[in-house]
Amino acid sequence: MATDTITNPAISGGTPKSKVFKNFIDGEWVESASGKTFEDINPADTREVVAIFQESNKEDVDAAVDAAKRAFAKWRLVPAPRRAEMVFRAAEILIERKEDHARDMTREMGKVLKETRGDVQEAIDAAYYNAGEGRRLFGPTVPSELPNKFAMAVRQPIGVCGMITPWNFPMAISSWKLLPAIVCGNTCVIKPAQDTPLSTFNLVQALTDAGVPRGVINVVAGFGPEVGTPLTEHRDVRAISLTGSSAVGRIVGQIAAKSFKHCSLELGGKNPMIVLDDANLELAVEGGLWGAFGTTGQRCTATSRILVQKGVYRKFVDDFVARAKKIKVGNGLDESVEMGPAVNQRQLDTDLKYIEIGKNEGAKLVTGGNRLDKGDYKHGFFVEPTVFIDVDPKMQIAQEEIFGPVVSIIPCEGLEDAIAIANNIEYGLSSSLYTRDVNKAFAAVRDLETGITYINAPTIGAEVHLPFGGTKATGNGHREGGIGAIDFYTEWKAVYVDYSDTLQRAQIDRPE
Ligand code: UN1
Repeated sequence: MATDTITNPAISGGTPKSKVFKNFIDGEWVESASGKTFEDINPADTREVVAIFQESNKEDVDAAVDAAKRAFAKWRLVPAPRRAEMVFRAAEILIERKEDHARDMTREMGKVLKETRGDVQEAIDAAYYNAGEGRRLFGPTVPSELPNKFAMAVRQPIGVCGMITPWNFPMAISSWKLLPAIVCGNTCVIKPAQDTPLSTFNLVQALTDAGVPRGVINVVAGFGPEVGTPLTEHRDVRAISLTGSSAVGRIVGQIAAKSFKHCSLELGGKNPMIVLDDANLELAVEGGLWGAFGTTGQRCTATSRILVQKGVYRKFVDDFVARAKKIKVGNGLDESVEMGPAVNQRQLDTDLKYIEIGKNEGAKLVTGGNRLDKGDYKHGFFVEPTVFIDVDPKMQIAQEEIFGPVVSIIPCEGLEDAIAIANNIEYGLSSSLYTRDVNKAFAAVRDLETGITYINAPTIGAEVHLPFGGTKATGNGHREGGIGAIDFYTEWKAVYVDYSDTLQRAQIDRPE
């Protein structure tokens, strides 16, 4: 797939070599019109350039959209079950390549191998789910008000879809967008996150090897202003799907509105986990650690606030902190490592900035709080798992998305108080409750203002066939995953067939 390799001079001895990836447009590998490239760096060891990608611009976006538009004319007419079979084959190819793709992903974004294997698995799951949808794509057939008249609604593809993806789930989230889009008969131009293009290219390579024709999926690497903006502005792009920050979502939503694009925004979170007095405490501690420090806290669903009822607060804090101290931080390629680095310098700076803010606003820092930069950590963006306790829910560290391994533990009185604190936030992605009381569990499911609620599990761990997304500043009402994605990537057409041979005026001619 890569067209060239160049020696990476940053690594002593000049090895290994870094692959140079061109853009993938109309089934061809093409250089950017800009003539510029950028490096995909390993955040655990910044001396390693994992690969080199095109620093694309509007001209490249235009070429990709043109290709997608031409491909759409044919692809929309390929029967959906045939389109879906290609996606099914891609799942099988990904299974064979899972380990290689997981290793590529760990090198380009740092999360540990267990998790990058999970990320590839999530793309495989999405492929199987969407392959099945190719034989459904259900629409309603309903009775007409009039005699000898047939009424139904069918799903139709929208056209060219633009996709802007994040670096934290670089293959899974690309698959959430690409797979339903193409099964529904759309064609795509995707801009992968600049920190993780390789994982998106790996996914697209599997789809291409599975038979997806030229022009159906086009990949343009680069940065937001040069690629994301022209993609969102392009008049021939009829739908745009972004996973990113709420700040970027606001910009993309406004641009998309100008040309009446369908627009799906999957944005930030500040996800609460509630632990009540009657909870299985050991389970809650284990779940909280996974939710807060899994993926180095870099999930939009990360457990960033833990609200603990007073009766078990002390014990929870003691056990949680003791375990957080033992988390092994390091290079994710080492199977014994539990938490990898921050993805880049900017994210590391954000983590450290919020740690300072937390200290200044009077939260009690009980473990972590420092960058790790000695010995093996010297060349990476490592930060310690960090726990603040006795946090006031109004503090900035308890209100703003950090996207790092920094968790705020907040004492609360009971379920009602916890739900009030949980909901008093800008975001509404994920929430969780630990309790053994089924009445409390169902009340929380009803009252927590989030798109996802877990009972007796942390705030992470969504499965691909259920709706994924949230309320308030987390999005604009769309859902990825499952049928929600099919809804997003299709346009309804209502079809009426009058076989009465007479003019029947709806709402006027009312048969007895
Ligand atoms: C994200 O939080 O950014 O639910 C995506 C999960 C994963 C996807 C997370 N399946 O934790």
